[in-house]
Amino acid sequence: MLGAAGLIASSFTSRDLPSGIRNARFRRKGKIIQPDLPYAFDALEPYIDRVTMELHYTKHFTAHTQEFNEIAGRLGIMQQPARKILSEVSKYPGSIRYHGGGYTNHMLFWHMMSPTGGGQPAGDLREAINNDFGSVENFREEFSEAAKNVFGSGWAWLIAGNGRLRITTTQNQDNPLMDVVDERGYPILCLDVWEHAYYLNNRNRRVDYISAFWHVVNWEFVARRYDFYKKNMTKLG
Ligand code: MN3
Repeated sequence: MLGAAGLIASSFTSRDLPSGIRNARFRRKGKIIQPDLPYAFDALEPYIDRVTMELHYTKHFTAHTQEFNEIAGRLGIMQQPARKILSEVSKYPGSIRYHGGGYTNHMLFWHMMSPTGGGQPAGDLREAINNDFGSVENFREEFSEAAKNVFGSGWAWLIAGNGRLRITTTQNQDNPLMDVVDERGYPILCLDVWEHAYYLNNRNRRVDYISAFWHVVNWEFVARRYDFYKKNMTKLG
């Protein structure tokens, strides 16, 4: 389980996390920590296969964590919350945008999924989705379509801003908190649509991967992020 959730730690605050990670230490000896996945590599099968998860976590995510640490350390900004770093990312070298985004995005993404996920959102999040998209089914279709249409490598997002939910996409490792993206907002749900996230299992069929994703969405975590946004709307925009 998560011994120390760098992420969200730094990027957000501990209060929008599942209780298991809420009390974790986020940084050790001035470094951002790469926490364990909150489940085993094969726990999301058959929707996401073990080898993909293992490579994604041990190679791609590890590289972002190490590079982000090194560059942020060199720039002397390691003690700043990741959310602050991302929100003014245009003033830093592109490697902060790429690896700081990569680190934060994946930290979120791992928690967006769970072996007991799937099903439907509940509570206030469900109500907000119904208000802003007509129905959960409509939302799912729009989000899937957006994810399908990301050119090349990037991410699909559900974000909150000005009290509303919106779907957006970003290129490469950009995060909606960044001051360089077209549509900024607080990330509620995200999906990695880089080929490394699905190519082994789904080959080029990104749509199959997107369909599979809905079976493992951790709506509890997603709803918690929405609740956190609502409570802190004045600060978060
Ligand atoms: Mn990835």
